[in-house]
Amino acid sequence: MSRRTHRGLFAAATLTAALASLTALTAPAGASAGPQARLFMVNPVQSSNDQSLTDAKDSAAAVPSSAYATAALRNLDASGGLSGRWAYVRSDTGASAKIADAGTYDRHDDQFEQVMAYFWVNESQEYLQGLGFGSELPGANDRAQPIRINQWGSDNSFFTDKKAEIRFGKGGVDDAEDAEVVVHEYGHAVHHAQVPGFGTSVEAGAIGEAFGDYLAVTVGAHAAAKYGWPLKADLACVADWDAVSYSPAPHCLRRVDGDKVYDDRVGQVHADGQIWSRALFDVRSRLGARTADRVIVNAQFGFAPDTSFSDAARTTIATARAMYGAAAETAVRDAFRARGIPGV
Ligand SMILES: [Ca+2]
Ligand SMILES: [Ca+2]
Ligand SMILES: [Ca+2]
Ligand SMILES: [Zn+2]
Repeated sequence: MSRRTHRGLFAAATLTAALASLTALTAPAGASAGPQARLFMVNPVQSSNDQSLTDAKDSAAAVPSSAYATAALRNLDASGGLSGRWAYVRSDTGASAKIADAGTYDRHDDQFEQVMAYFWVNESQEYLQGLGFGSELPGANDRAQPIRINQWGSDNSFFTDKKAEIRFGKGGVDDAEDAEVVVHEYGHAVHHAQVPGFGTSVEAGAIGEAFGDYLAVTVGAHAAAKYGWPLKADLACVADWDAVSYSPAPHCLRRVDGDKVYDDRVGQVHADGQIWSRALFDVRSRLGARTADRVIVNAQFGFAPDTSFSDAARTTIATARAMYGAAAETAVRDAFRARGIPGV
């Protein structure tokens, strides 16, 4: 059991360490400088489309070395652990990862999930920063996100309002082995930072699940393009790797290109969220990822904690008009109308 408190950027023990940290902070995105991490390229099923991969009780041999890539860990502070500007990791499972060893872990090592969680939360916030959130636009969870990795139960990753902490479970495929699970949970943290207490109605909760799924897809696609990683499974499939334990092939926790409409609601947030996530995916198809994601995230600042689909759709449509004009407004409206959302 290890506990590390977040000590902040300038608690460095030595000037040398502080300077090393500063170098990491100022390195351009995607640069190979700085400490290297061994990672999955979003996840091993997405990058290979090998639907026969299985967890095999967390065996290192179950996933070929070709499923791993190496990329820089960015925005770290000088602590030597997974603590930085946009994320810090605590683990209740195994020893804490060491930055110096981050390029050597495999999926059987507890530290691999710690590294994945740090990398993908940082990557997600860098993506939002790249969209202008935190500069041109208000920040969207632009703080160090606490992350806890523990071992209780299967598929129990969640975001907790009280601590604003993300927790990743280790059931089936360890949840943080799949970047789309990591980014989905980060989506909840983004929503909560934008609108404290967001998600108090079923429809608001469904929007939260939908945004998490959508963010996972869009951040993963952006990273694959940025690093030159393969993306061989369907773009619309969420958590292709985590889902090998509970979904028939092609393995998906959920998809963001389903056909559900508003009248198909069943009052369950994950099920009903697929109405909203399809609308977001259509907005992306129509406006392109960057424009769509700027509109989608910026609109969310205006959602009530207990918003309805109808109100949230109208806010998103108005945001598209304010940012990009009438053609974008029409594209967004059409995406929500196609889902039968009333009042748009
Ligand atoms: Ca593992
Ligand atoms: Ca799992
Ligand atoms: Ca995927
Ligand atoms: Zn969720």
